[in-house]
Amino acid sequence: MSEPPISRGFHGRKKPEGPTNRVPPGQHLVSDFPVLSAGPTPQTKLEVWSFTLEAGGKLLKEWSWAEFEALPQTKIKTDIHCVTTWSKLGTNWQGVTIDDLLAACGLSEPPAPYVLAECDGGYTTNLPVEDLIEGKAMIATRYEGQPLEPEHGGPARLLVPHLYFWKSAKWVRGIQFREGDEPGFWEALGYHIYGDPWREQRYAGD
Ligand SMILES: Nc1nc2c(c(=O)[nH]1)N[C@H]1C(S)=C(S)[C@@H](COP(=O)(O)O)O[C@H]1N2
Ligand SMILES: [Mo]
Repeated sequence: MSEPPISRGFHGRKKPEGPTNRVPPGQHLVSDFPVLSAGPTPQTKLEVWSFTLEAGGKLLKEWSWAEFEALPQTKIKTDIHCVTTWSKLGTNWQGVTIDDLLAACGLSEPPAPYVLAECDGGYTTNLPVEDLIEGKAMIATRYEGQPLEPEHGGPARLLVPHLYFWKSAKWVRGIQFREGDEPGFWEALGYHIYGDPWREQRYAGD
């Protein structure tokens, strides 16, 4: 028996499958889940909580918490990236996709090209509607199988994981469909209007 010409350890090793190709430029991994809030955590009771969709200033639909919980549920496993440079891989979320919200309004396509998400406490963020549909975003109510903690946006937050995490508005109460892309809270303070972590769109002009 002769030795194989190339040792198994060299020849047979798989390509490294580290997380490096999942971490956008300028980001580092964390194992904890940092809390970043521009103000105090709102304490909205589920009995008074509602979620609304509006288009052109008109109400499309309003759901109570019980009605919202009865909508089709979707699970997403995804990486998240905060503009303050932390990223977290393989986080598990559950909630209602924007597609399912539109379907529940009897809409086969979104009523306008942009949205402004509105939250308890006054926080807002703007997004192109394209970034919310076809399974790209949800109103998340569960994190790692548990009800979403208030500090992380519970009872419900927007989750748009392919953009910097400031777009994932916590304590979200409604989405306004709009003809124009108007800056939200951080966008008006100098953050990028779109916020793609793979293109490092941190600040206006990046
Ligand atoms: N309503 C609201 N949503 C918000 C924020 C906020 O201050 N208020 N901060 C944003 C920012 S900058 C980030 S990084 C994430 C932080 O979410 P986390 O606290 O669950 O990590 O929430 C985003 N959504
Ligand atoms: Mo952030």
